[in-house]
Amino acid sequence: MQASSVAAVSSVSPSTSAHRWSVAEVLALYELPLMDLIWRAQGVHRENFDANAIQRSTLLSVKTGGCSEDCSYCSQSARYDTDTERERLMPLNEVVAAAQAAKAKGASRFCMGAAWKGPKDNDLDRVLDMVREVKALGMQTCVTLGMLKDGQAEKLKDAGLDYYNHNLDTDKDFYGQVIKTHTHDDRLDTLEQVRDAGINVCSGGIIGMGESRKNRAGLLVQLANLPKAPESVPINNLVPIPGTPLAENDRLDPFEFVRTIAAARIMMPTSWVRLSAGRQQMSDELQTLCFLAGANSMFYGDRLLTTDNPDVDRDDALFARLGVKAV
Ligand code: SAM
Ligand code: DTB
Ligand code: SF4
Repeated sequence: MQASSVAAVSSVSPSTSAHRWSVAEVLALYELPLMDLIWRAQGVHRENFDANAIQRSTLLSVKTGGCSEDCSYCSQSARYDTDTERERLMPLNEVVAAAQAAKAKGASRFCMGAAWKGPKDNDLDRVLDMVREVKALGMQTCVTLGMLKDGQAEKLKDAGLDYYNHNLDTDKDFYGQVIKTHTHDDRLDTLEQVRDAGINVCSGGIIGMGESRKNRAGLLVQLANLPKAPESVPINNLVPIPGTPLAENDRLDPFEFVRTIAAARIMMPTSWVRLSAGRQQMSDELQTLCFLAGANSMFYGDRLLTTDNPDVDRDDALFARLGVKAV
C-alpha cells in the first residue's frame, strides 16, 4: 500500500469503540504492510494498556465431549469420531482443587468450559456452586457453557460470575459452512443476555477454518460493532483435530494470524485481546509478534479444553525473557 493509503486508513479509522467499522476499512488495515500495521496496533495498545503486562486465565473442561452440536472444528461434538472421551460434569471438589492449583501458579482468572449446546437448569445449579467456590478463592471467574436461556445469565451474575465466554467464532456469512445446528443469531442472542445481566463479555473467534480474509474482517466487524465491544476477545488459531471435518485444512500463513490480532487491537482498543488456542504450535518468536501486535491475554496451563497448551514452565521462561509481567 502507498503512503497516501496508509494516511487514508489512519484518518478514517479512529481508535475508539464508538466508531462503527465497515468491512472495507478493516480490509484496508489487513492490506497495510505488516510493519505499518504492527506499528499502528502497538501505538493503540500503548495508549490503552501497559504494553509489558499480559493477563493469564487457566482453563478447565468441567464437562467434556458428547455435545449435540456439529461445530466442524470441535473434538467434543458427538457427531465426529475423535480421541476425546466423554466425561460427566466434574465434582465440585475437583474443580476447586484445579482452581487452587491455577492460582498458585499465577493465573488471575479461572475459566470453566462445558461441552453443551446450553446448560439444563439442574446442571447450571452445579456450575453456580463452582462459580461461588472459585470466586471465594479470590480469582476472577469465567464460564463457557453454550447458549443461555432466559434467566440463566442473571443466576450466573448472582453467583459472582465475572466473564461469560461465548464466541461468534466466524463471520456470519461463513457460519453455516462450519456449524449447522445453531446460527450466528443464536450466538448474538446469548451475548445480549450476558451483557444485559451485567456480566463481562468474552467473545472472539477461530482463524484458519478456510474462511477468506473478508470473512476474518467480517468477524472482527461483528465483534467491534456490538452495542459495546467485548471486554475480552479471544483469537483462536484452529487446532486441527483428527476425525473432525476441518482436520486436514490448509494451515493459515502465521502472518495472517498476526494481522488479525493487530486489526482486533486497533478496532477494540480497550479490550483484552487474547492469544488463545494454537500457541502450542507457535514458536516463542511468533507468539512475541502477536504480543507486539497487541495481544495482552493468554490461556495459561498445560491444557486448553481437550488439547495441549504450552507448559507453564515454557510460558514463565518466555515472560522472563521478554521482561513481561503477569496480571
Ligand atoms: N460449548 C460451548 C460453546 O460452543 O460455546 C463452550 C465450549 S467451546 C469448546 C468454546 C470455544 O472453543 C469455541 O467457541 C471455539 O471458539 C473454541 N474451540 C473449540 N475447538 C477448537 C479448535 N479445535 N481450535 C480452536 N478453537 C477451538
Ligand atoms: C476460547 O476462545 N478458546 C478456549 C476457550 N475460549 C474456551 C477453548 C480452546 C479450545 C481448543 C481446543 C481444545 O482444547 O479442545
Ligand atoms: Fe459443542 Fe461448543 Fe464444541 Fe460446538 S464448540 S461442538 S457447542 S462443545
